Amino acid sequence: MRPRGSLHSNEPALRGESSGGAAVQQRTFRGRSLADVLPQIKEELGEDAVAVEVRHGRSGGVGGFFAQKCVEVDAVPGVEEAAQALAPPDDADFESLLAAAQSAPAADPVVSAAVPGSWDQLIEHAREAADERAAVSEVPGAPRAREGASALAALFAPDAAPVPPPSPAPAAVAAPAPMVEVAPSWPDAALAIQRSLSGKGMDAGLVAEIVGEAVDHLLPFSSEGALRPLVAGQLARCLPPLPRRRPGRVVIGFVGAGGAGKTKCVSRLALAYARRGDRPVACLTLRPKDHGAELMADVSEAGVAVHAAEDAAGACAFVERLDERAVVVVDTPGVSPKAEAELRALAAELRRLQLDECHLTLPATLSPWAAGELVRGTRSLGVDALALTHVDETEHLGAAIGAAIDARLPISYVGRGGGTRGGLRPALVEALALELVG
Ligand SMILES: Nc1nc2c(ncn2[C@@H]2O[C@H](COP(=O)(O)OP(=O)(O)OP(=O)(O)O)[C@@H](O)[C@H]2O)c(=O)[nH]1
Ligand SMILES: [Mg+2]
Repeated sequence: MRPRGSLHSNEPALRGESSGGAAVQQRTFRGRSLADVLPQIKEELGEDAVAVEVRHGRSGGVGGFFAQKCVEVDAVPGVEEAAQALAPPDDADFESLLAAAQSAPAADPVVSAAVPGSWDQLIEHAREAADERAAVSEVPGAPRAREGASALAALFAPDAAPVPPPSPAPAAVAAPAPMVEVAPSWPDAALAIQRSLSGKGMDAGLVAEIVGEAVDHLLPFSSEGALRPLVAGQLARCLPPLPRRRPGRVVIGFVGAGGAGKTKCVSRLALAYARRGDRPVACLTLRPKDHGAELMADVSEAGVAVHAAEDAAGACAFVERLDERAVVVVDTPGVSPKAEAELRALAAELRRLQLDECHLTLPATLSPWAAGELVRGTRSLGVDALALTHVDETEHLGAAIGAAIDARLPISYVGRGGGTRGGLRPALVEALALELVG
């Protein structure tokens, strides 16, 4: 390094240079680092002073030991003057500076053993170090140095925006829990089906499960890529199948809340067997308020016998007298899922009666919550299937079908309309599912 005065003095050295006849007062400032030197340059040459050369090296010491790091900055006042004062870097200086830089300890952020091997890069390095020490502000968006002088000029740009102080490191916080439900990357058709099913009263979680299964595990096997039938198929598969019937006499009971359509189910079923079947058909009504008048009015014209029993003993006696091939359809008093005593009493009667099938009449018009409540609340009656009623009165079959899926109960019959003829059909779950999916 060229001797330009003593280290630590920070005494500026004057160097008058001229370019195009105009003398420029270039001065040299020295110190341990840019952070030491730059405030003094600004004080002496003003805020818009321009550095035209920066040199790093080591000074002093004995036999190469105990030498101290130093920095020298040649600066001029004002940008115009600086541009005129620029001189191409001295190759000899560069060689010596580079040698000094590369021999400096790596711990020094300004000049380290890893300093790159070109003048521009060296200056760039100095600029970054200066930034780190918060001695200067860099012009936001200024291009990286292509020429050493322009990069250095940027260090002193008068319009430089102050670098905001680094924000304090955020306190360690627990990583946010992963979202349980991430928006699925489904095709648009799947999202449309999802919305439609949810809109028809099916629980959102169940819908996501069914549509997701169809998208992930059925669509890859579909040659046509039509999603609706796949979702409908998946929905139907979620419903358990009806148990197989035994040969011989069959006793089929309907239970449910008041007005749910129990009596209508009984009469419609009895009429269907009586009119088109070849088995003897009988109706039994347990503790009816009207002595069985309503039921009789519906089925007597088809020759179906109706027996009103006041207790389980009377009901059992009636059934035992019937033909071994008979179809016996049993009507029961309405019961609330909240009425525990009534539920217990009815459950005991039905156990004695030994129903082969116990169908819960579930109005399709119920909300998902009410449907679930009804299904859960009447399970003690020995329910093994759901007969959906009032299906003609709603487009929102999702609640009833969802309740069946949740309870793992098959859907046995579908009731529509208020008339006695027809109106009750064995449930075809695929058709029901297609109707729901739309
Ligand atoms: N629209 C429509 N009306 C129905 C349906 N099922 C029954 N109903 C009507 O609903 C009313 C009650 O039907 P019921 O069969 O008497 O109901 P229930 O469960 O036996 O009633 P309780 O014996 O009083 O507990 C009647 O007016 C029926 O015509 C149906 O699927 N759709
Ligand atoms: Mg009734």
